Amino acid sequence: MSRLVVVSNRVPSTSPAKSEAGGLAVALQAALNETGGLWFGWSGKVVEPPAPAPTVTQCDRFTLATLDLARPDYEGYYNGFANRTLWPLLHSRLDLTSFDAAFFQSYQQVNALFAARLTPLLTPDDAVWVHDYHLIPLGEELRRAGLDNPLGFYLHIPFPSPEVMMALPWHRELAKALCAYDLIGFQTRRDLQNFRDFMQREMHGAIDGDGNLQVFGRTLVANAFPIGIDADKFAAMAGNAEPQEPRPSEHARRHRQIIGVDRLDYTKGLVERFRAFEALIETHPEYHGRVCLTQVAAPSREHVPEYLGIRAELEKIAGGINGRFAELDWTPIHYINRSFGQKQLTGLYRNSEIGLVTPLRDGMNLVAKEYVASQDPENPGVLVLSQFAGAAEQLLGALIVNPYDIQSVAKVLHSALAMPVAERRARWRPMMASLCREDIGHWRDSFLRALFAARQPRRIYHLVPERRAVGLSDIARPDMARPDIGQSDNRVGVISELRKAR
Ligand code: ADQ
Repeated sequence: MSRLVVVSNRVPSTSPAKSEAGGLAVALQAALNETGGLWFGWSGKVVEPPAPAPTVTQCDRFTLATLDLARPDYEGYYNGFANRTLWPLLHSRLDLTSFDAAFFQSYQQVNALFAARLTPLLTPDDAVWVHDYHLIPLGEELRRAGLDNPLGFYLHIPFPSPEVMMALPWHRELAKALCAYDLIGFQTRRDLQNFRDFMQREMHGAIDGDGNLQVFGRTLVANAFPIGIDADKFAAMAGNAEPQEPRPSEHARRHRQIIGVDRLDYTKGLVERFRAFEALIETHPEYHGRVCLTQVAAPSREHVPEYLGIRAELEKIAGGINGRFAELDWTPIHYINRSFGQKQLTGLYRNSEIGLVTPLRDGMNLVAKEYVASQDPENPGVLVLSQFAGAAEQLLGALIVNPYDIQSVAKVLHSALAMPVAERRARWRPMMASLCREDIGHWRDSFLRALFAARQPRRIYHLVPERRAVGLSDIARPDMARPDIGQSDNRVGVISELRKAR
């Protein structure tokens, strides 16, 4: 097992102008740079006709290989099945889910295309890690092409209840496709449980004595690996950001700030969030002229019709609330449709007394973690967090809310604004400690360790003894496959396994 191959729909940007990569890209690039490796995905370009071979670029110590998509593939696979079928379905929004057989066909074709382009770049020792809902059938296509390598899949978004999955006419095809992987990772225990229930109840799977899933004649390991952030980096950026970027406006300096930061997506609960803020200022006139909600919502998936609808609705609601309550020197909602760099975001988080993160459903929600990591340890703000964000399983010091219950979110906002500093510190410290402990590197290494362990029967036994001497026995321990039962931080070990076993 020598080289790590990461496959995702989109790949990190190689342009210096877009160097503010997210935590995920940074963490995976770090692993790839340490061990050498390959990152494969869509270039983001729609080209007629697409080149027959991937474009290969050398970045530091890893190779980036990208393919372009033809217009019909982009429409059917990306805008269609990925973003109009799987995204709403897996977020339990059946009301917004398109059930279009042409979308599914395109999704399968593009996954087969990914496999055809990737296969010639693989070597027998590669460990392949596929990311997210765009690429569920990729593993099966790679197996069909004869790949016998360790193959892992990580789902960044929720796995819904079996009843919701069963609404998809192609649920069986997806279930079978998932079984091509040796390891499937989910964000939370709830997602893992939903997946197990679906496989057991609807696909006649069984859990064996080792806790593995036996289904469709295959054994696979499934587990929860909650994604983390580079908490130290956020804390350092927020602590050192002098002068703060962006400089708080005169308006922001004079008012107590509540911050929301999201992609503009109907899963993020922005309508309900605006309504809750409206209920707060409606029921508490003492906040008039004193408290502002700054909502940053970066435009996203603008070619998907459902996203145009939510954008128009939010503009109307924000305009309505501002029109009703604003004074010459106070605008209650600052609604900003653009994205900011990480440094600017940490400044916004740090200057806000409340981080308001209220998705209706979310795999994890990294903004919640970034808000916590950016706080001043002596005077931290309060995180108000939806019970439906994956992060709610970990961030136990947050004030947990039901985002649909608008009046009670308003009440919680009021308590948060009144919370004494001692309680804020007591809530923040354990959350920050857990963010540092279970950071993005921990997530990556836990997954890779479990992937190696999942392949133990076929891989470890034909390792030569010298390789055992450099510590492969560490990753062969069955308990290492389970992050929830005392996984020690063995990061150096995992990276060195990838490197030394070359
Ligand atoms: P997203 O749905 O994109 O991710 P989230 O995890 O909150 O949701 O955000 C991802 C990143 O985008 C964060 O680092 C955040 O700072 C950044 N971001 C969001 N809005 C921004 C803005 N306006 N300007 C600049 N940056 C912005 C999916 C799943 C999540 C899961 C992640 C990672 O939907 O549930 O947590 O993948 O696995």
